[in-house]
Amino acid sequence: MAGLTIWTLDWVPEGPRGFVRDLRLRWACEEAGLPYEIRTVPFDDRATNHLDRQPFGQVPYLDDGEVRMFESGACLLHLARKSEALMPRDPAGEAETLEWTVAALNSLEMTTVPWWFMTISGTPDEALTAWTASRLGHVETVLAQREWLAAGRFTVADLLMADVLRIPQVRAFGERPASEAYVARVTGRPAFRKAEADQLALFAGADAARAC
Ligand SMILES: N[C@@H](CCC(=O)N[C@@H](CS)C(=O)NCC(=O)O)C(=O)O
Repeated sequence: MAGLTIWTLDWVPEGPRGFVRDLRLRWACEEAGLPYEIRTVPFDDRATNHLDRQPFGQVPYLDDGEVRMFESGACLLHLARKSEALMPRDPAGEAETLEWTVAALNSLEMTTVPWWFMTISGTPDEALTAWTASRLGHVETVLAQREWLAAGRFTVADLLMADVLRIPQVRAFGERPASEAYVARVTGRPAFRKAEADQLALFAGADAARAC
C-alpha cells in the first residue's frame, strides 16, 4: 500500500520559504517517525492547476493510500491519529489536544493571517489590530503558566500553535516573553529543523531549474 505523500508547490519566491504549510505536515511526520515523500505541483497557474485536490488552489494536501485530504489542520489531525507522539490516547489528553489544535486555527490564525496580510500590503485595520492583540494576549497568559498547551507534553497542538506564532511580524507584535520562549522552544525541536531545512532545500533547488 502506498505511504504518505505530502504535496506542495514546486517553487515559491524567497518571502514564504520556510513558511509554506507543507512544513506542518513534514514536521508532524518527522516528530512521529512516519515515512513520507514530497511531491509538487507547479507554482505557475497554482490558482487553477490543482483545484481537484485543493479547492482553493492552495497547498498542502496529503495522500495516505486511499485517503486524500486537504487543509493542513485536518491533515495534522489525521497524522495525529497514527502516532501517539502527536496526540495522547487517553480521552482527556486527546480532548485537550483537539481543542488547542482548533484554537490555533480558529481563534489565532483567523486573526493573525488577515492582520499579517494587511501589514504587508499597507496599514492594518485598527479594529483588526486590536482583535489580534487581544487574542495574542490571551495566549501569552496561557503560555506564561505552562510549557505545553495540552496534556502536559508536546502534541500536534504545539506544532500548530508554534507555526502560527512564529511568523516574524507576529513574533514582533508587542512584548510577549512567554510566547517568544515557547516559539523558540518548539521550533528548536530537531523535527522542526529538519522539516524547515528540507523545505528550504526544495525551493532553493528549484531556483536553478526556473533560471534555465
Ligand atoms: N487553510 C489552508 C491554507 C493553505 C495556504 O494558505 N496555503 C498557501 C501556502 S502556505 C498557498 O498555497 N498559497 C498559494 C495561494 O494561495 O495562491 C491550510 O491550512 O491548508
